[in-house]
Amino acid sequence: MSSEEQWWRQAVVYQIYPRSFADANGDGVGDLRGIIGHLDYLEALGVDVVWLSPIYRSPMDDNGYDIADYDDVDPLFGTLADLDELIAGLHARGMKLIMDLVVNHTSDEHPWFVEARQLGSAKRDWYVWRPAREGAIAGQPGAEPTNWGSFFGGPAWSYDEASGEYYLHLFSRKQPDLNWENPQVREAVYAMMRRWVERGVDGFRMDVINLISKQYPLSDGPTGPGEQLSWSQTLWADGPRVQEWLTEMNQAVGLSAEQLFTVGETPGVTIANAREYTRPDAQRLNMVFQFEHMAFDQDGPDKFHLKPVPWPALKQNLAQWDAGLAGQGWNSLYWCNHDQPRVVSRFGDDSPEHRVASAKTLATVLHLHRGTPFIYQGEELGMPNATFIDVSDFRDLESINYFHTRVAAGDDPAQILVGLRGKSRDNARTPMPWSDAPMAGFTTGTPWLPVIGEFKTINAAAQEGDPESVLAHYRRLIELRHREEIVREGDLELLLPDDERLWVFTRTLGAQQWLVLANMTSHAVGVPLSALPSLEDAELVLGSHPGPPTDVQTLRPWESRVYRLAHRA
Ligand code: ISL
Repeated sequence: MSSEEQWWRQAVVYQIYPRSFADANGDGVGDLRGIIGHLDYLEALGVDVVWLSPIYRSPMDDNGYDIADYDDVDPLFGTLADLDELIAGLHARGMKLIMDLVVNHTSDEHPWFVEARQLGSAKRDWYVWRPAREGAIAGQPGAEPTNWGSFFGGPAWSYDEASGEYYLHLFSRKQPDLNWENPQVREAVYAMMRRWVERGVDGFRMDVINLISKQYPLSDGPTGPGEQLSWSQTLWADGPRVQEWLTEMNQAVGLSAEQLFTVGETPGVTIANAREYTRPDAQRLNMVFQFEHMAFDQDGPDKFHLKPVPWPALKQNLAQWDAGLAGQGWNSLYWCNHDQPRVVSRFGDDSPEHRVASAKTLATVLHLHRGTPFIYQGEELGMPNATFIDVSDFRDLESINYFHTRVAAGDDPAQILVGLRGKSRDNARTPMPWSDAPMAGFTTGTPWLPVIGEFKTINAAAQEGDPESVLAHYRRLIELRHREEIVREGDLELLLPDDERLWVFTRTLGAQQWLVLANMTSHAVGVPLSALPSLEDAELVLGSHPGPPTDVQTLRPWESRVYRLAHRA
């Protein structure tokens, strides 16, 4: 495949969470017209692709990841005509649009599921139905067909009294899993994707696409009832037919043939499986999102139990993913999305003193890796986590369910809130701060989730003309990737892999070599220059701090530098 056909290897993607991006009609919820009003901002940032989180008709149990009509826009966000205008506006500026494709499950209010609830209906088999466990009384606790827990708490099965059977839902009870074994389901999904392509969309981000193939016959796993699922389970993740179906999807929709953009969300994926998903000759997906680097600040199996990030483990992990896919598949690169806390609060230092430098340095190390970078709205401003005080401040069903489940189990509510403040998905979902106007210029009404307390200083307008802003730094990183082949395609070698404070690596392409040096702490750190390639006659391509370094041998708190080396090591 030529490099032109693999255009996505050169692209930078920007994720929009429509509910929180910009509200044009004053109802407190972001909408499509709000996005249309900010296309110049996206163009100035320099991104190539915009990924829209779901805007389809939905009861909004999971903010639109529970879809009741795949072919229409929810009135909360606007109309199909607004979407057409958005696509045209992006295309006119040389950008592309990819849609979120949520097809592991539908909403329980989708007409397919409403019909499937009827015993004996033609669509009964479009979902996963099972009788109660043998010998158990249907509807009683413990009678679920298997012991799987849902990702959002409680069992992964709900009892449907009318038909006397249980349906499977790996997420909320309002998100029943589709039965992909049924060819009619697959054909319906591919036909729907085709309709979006014909409407002008340029590709798809595929929600939990590695969960569509389950291991049959369904059986108990080592996870107990109501406990969090473990992604390492082949019972429901990366199942036996997923690769076959993605090949089938690719052909049916024309994904590779029409050079559409595809990224699969694949929690728990291993490097070996990622190769299968992304190797170009197999024509499945361009890239997948891996999750290993999102787990290093997690203490044990509970995602809300936090510990400080061990830098050696995290940086070695990204280097392993790079090596594991080099020449065989392709990586995605991300710190943030709508499910993850803000990176500057999570791995950086969001104090007034270090927020800007740590946001820039986290961006630098990620964007200097090989792969397609994804930027989540507000990340480019160095947005911090929200300030949540009480459980009533949260809107996300995962956070709310978790709080009540843990309280019922006897945990200390104050401790549970510590975990939620650090990890809740709502941290990513606060409104985009556009200016220092009331409600950060996001809405003229009352925002569905409060704007961050710091919006007077942290906002897009304030950073717009400031060359030392986080926003300016992201623009430079995107421009660097577009301009320099070594950033896109150079081989990566991690140096000082066990250093707990410095993140150092080289990128090499032919005779060229670059060196990236980053201090991942809030203290000055000496650089062991003798252990690194020579900096003699090296050119400083990019730095986190203004001007030349004060001292080549010392990195200031959260300082990073990117050098073009004169001599290849
Ligand atoms: O945040 C998580 C739960 O702890 C993740 O495990 C997340 O649920 C997982 O990455 C799948 O996410 C995707 O599918 C979910 C949806 O809620 C997320 O917003 C979406 O990104 C179900 O559709």
